[in-house]
Amino acid sequence: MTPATTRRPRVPSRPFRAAVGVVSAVAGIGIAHLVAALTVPAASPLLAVGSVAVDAAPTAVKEWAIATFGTADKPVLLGGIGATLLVVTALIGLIGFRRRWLGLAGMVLLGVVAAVAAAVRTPQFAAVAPAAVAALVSSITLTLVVRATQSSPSADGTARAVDGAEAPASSPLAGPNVRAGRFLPNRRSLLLAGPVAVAVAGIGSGAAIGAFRASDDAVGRDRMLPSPTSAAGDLPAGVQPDVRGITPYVTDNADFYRVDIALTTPRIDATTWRLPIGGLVREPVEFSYDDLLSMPMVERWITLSCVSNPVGGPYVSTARWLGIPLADLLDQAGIDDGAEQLFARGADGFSCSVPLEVIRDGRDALLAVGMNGEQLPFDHGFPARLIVPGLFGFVSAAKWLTELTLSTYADDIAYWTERGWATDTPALTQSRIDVPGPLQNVPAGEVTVAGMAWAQHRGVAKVEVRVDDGEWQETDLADDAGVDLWRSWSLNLAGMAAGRHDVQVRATDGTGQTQPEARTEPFPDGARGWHSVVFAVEG
Ligand SMILES: Nc1nc2c(c(=O)[nH]1)N[C@H]1C(S)=C(S)[C@@H](COP(=O)(O)O)O[C@H]1N2
Ligand SMILES: [Mo]
Repeated sequence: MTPATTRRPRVPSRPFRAAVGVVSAVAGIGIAHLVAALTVPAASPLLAVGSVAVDAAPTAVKEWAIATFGTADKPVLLGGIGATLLVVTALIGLIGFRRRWLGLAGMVLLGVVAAVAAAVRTPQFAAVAPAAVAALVSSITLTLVVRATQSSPSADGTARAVDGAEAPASSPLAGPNVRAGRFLPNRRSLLLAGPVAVAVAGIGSGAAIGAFRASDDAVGRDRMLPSPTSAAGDLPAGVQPDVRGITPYVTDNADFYRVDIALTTPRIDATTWRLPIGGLVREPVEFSYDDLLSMPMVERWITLSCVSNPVGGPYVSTARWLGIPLADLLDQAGIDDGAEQLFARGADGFSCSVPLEVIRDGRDALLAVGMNGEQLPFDHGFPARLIVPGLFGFVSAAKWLTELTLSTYADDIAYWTERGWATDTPALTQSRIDVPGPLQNVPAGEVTVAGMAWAQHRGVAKVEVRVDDGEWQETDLADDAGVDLWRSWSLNLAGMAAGRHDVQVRATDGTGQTQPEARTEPFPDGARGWHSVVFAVEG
């Protein structure tokens, strides 16, 4: 118990060392977020690593994530990366107190991982800056905190006298200092406050700058959309039966399903954005947002569905799209004879192959800029996306377009093709029971069954249901709004006995093909099979 023992630096407790590793890393990541907001927003370390994880994840894992977490799959992924980071940086902290160079090497290694991820997603020199800053700031923070800890005589948890001359903490003679030490946060934990403040400041100002840079006026979301030269027209009055609980025929923009690989929604600045059209063309062309808005446009009601939609699932919606017919747009560049596909790239790294026949066969394949009378929402592809009736979204509906290339299938391979999914594949005929809901109790008497069916570009000719494996009964189809749109159906079932029932649905498309009974998974070209719902009639 000589004062000398208090002067020798002691290695602090494990939780403290681990916390130092974590907060040092978080300080670096916070400042990196700020640097990213000022340079390449997608290069913020967590986002860059997350995006690469999304791209690299095996298809089975992705399917599982979508099936398990739905649209929360991305927050869950970020949470997982955060948890991993917590463990790794805690280890760095534990080690860093004994072997400082090892701790620093750990921080630099994390920086390298983030830099590589950012460079893979955004092949620009500036994209590695946030990761480099993160490595630097975390290393400096780690060094400073370790030094401060070791030069501070204040021990963790035990309030040892500052100058080492007073009574040691363990002494029964310990004075008021000791009691205070029990209730005040100990001096070492105060050392953590600095890095935490740095992190909060970095993340907060980064977010504020990001929001400012993406504000509507700044990115061209204040433009007026042109009037279409060919209007969509009103939907027939009877597109929807009067049944409570059925899906609205037109989907509000806020409710429109969303499926994409983007970890954070790209917020493209349309005032500086350009859309180049090149490849196998007579003459490459490039358009600004305002160029596009000055071109003749058509407006069309079109139903979009996702290949990942499971039987009975929600990934299908309908909107009124305003856009330039793709055939007209591509004519401005002139398509070479050798071209097979329109290869579209999006700002998130997505790409897809649209067959040229489909663009030229007279259907309303659009370069869309408007959705239900508004500019495309950020989530749905602002400033411009493709909409091609009759094809699943993953092979046609590229959002946040950055480039259109006319090419051959051999030369450009689509994002999902590389991952084993189909390349050219029509939207499947699908039908869904919305009413009654699964396991719903319905009052005795007449039971109404209702839902939607879709078979884009072929149309829905017939929808049948059967109850408890009985005879198929044809449902009442609501008015038809066109082959590119879904159709509401309903049927009143009289004389249903009390108790549980199972109802199944199947649709027949305009070519006379009926949905097959056998179920398939969405991979690789869409889910087949009949949707069914179990409900109970009250006694
Ligand atoms: N840039 C980009 N475009 C994309 C995707 C994507 O991941 N990135 N996903 C596609 C898929 S799988 C579908 S189903 C539709 C969904 O469009 P929505 O999100 O507007 O409903 O967008 C398509 N376009
Ligand atoms: Mo999709």
